[in-house]
Amino acid sequence: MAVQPTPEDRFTFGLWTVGWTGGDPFGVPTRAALDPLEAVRKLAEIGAYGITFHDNDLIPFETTAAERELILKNFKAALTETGLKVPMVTTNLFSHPVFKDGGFTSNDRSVRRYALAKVLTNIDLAAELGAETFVMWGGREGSEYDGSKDLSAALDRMKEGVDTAAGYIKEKGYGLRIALEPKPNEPRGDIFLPTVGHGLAFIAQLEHGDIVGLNPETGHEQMAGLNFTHGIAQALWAGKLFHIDLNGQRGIKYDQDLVFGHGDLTSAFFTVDLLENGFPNEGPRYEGPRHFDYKPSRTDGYDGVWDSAKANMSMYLMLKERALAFRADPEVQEALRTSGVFELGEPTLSAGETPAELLADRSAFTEFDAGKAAERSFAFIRLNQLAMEHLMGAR
Ligand code: GLT
Ligand code: MN
Ligand code: MN
Repeated sequence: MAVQPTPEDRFTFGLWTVGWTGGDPFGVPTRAALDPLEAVRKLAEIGAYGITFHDNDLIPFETTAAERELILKNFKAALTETGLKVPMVTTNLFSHPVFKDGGFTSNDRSVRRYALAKVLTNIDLAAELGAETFVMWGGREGSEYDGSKDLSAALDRMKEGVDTAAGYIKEKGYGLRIALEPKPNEPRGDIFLPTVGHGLAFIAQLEHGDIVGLNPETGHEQMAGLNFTHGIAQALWAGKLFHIDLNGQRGIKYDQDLVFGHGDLTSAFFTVDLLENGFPNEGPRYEGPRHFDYKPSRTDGYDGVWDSAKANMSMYLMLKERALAFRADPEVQEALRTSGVFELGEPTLSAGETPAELLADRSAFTEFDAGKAAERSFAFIRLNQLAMEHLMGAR
């Protein structure tokens, strides 16, 4: 049951995903390079809405100005021809050996200046292509040895880099917002801003934090043993879910970048439930693209690459269909009520009630029958079983 996506679904893919040729730390590439123009045409053909890229996915390192112009001309022509959009652009501050100790946080100041200038140049390109989001994944911003970094200075430099980029966006009047992408480790032993929580706390310290949010990735939170749906929920709640990287991961291990839903399927169901249905009570909604950041396994040829791109979208649409059916089921609504899920949406204090009034309410405290209240069964297992029955198509 493959579901056919359309651009209205707003599915987007990184050029580095379908373009990954399978090189890993133990082996050389298993596939030939993919022409970016072919990627644009193929993604449009299979129903995607957009393509995203790092500067160097499209424009190789050390390209001359004339070559750059030609590459961009051809790329833009392919976009016009297919109608494919570029909603997000990002910068490669990790592949070249110059970034081996980071970009914004390298101990070498000349490298930091180079990295920042590379980012500003790429912001101009992102704006030119009409992108809304500028992702910053600081894969090399970190360390293997705690003694090799002044951690406070590293955070200062990270702040300086992000604030400079955000200030530049404002000064130029670009319609862009920055989305930081957390990851706990890999390629560095430990990466700075390792989780959604660290990212949110960092953004609160910024001067231009109003246009800085997050781009959480399913597998990255799961690599840290964290709950991805909880992570994006808190980012949403804070008004900071600017973008999302969907993929699959099975447990705490290296970054698997599997197809969305091919890792923890139950978690993927609740991720889609949140994205498509929103919180059960009032709450902010995610309106951005559904971006897949995965790697087509190196065991597969180009047939597998395109099958896997389709699989991401199909998994999402099937989960969406299941999540909509879940919420629409009267039995589920009744189970949600029984479990107190809607009750949690009610403020704990009455409107205008003061702490003194709460203390004066004998029924709330001195006469409250805690033993009786403790007898309540929340029936969460039944609710979850209903979710699983919907997920498995048994309802
Ligand atoms: C890299 C990383 C991803 C990031 C990309 C953006 S590149 O492949 O593994 O998670 O989203 O820089
Ligand atoms: Mn990843
Ligand atoms: Mn990612």
